[in-house]
Amino acid sequence: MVKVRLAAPVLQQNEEAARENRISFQKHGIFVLNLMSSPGSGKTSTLERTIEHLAGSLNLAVIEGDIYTTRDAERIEKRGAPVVQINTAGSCHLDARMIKPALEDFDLGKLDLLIIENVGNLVCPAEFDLGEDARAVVLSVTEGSDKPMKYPLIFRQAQVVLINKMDLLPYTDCDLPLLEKELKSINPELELFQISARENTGFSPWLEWLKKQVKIKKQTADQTS
Ligand SMILES: Nc1nc2c(ncn2[C@@H]2O[C@H](COP(=O)(O)OP(=O)(O)O)[C@@H](O)[C@H]2O)c(=O)[nH]1
Ligand SMILES: [Mg+2]
Repeated sequence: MVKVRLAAPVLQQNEEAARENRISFQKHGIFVLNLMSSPGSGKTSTLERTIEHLAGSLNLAVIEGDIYTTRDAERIEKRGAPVVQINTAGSCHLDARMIKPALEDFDLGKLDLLIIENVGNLVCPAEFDLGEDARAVVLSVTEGSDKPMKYPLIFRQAQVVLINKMDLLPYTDCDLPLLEKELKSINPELELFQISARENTGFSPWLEWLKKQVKIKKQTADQTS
């Protein structure tokens, strides 16, 4: 008889590693964001702008998840943020066990905010807790307004959706009111921010949201220390 191994142990091991990561983030009062999207939506571009805007106000570090290459990490390094690249060598998502050794490369005591760019994929990354505090999805208007309903899990579990490439909206058939309505129907708590990473527009509400989360995290870490 063919033996079937259930995926549960994998997810269970991941949960244990995620718990350890979370303890480490809590100890240092670091707010951690898992940034996800399909390939090419603009995760790295959004990060580049975010680093630019937060320079001098928050200490931000980045973990770059990619199947192959160090290209995104090189882009982030140019902006002056500490960055570690994780190559998953074929795997379609990051998991918590990959994050743990990467943390050794940072001076955690000096960080306020860690953003983890996940592998470009709207399905698998949603399944794996990395120990983060929140999840944000970048969704560009060029992808079509039907994507939330087709890939609801990632949007259900997120706190934020950054609707990117707003500069291209006039050239697409994206129905923005419908897109926002369907996102809210999947997850009424979602914060929606319209941005253009190319044009550097719409970033203020997103930056304010990030700063608020960092402040809350610091306060809870102070209380528990
Ligand atoms: N027109 C336009 N292009 C963008 C915008 N954001 C990113 N891009 C382009 O989209 C492509 C993919 O961006 P990237 O940040 O690498 O996406 P990632 O794969 O999600 O990290 C690149 O060619 C970017 O220059 C935007 O707001 N507007
Ligand atoms: Mg990228």
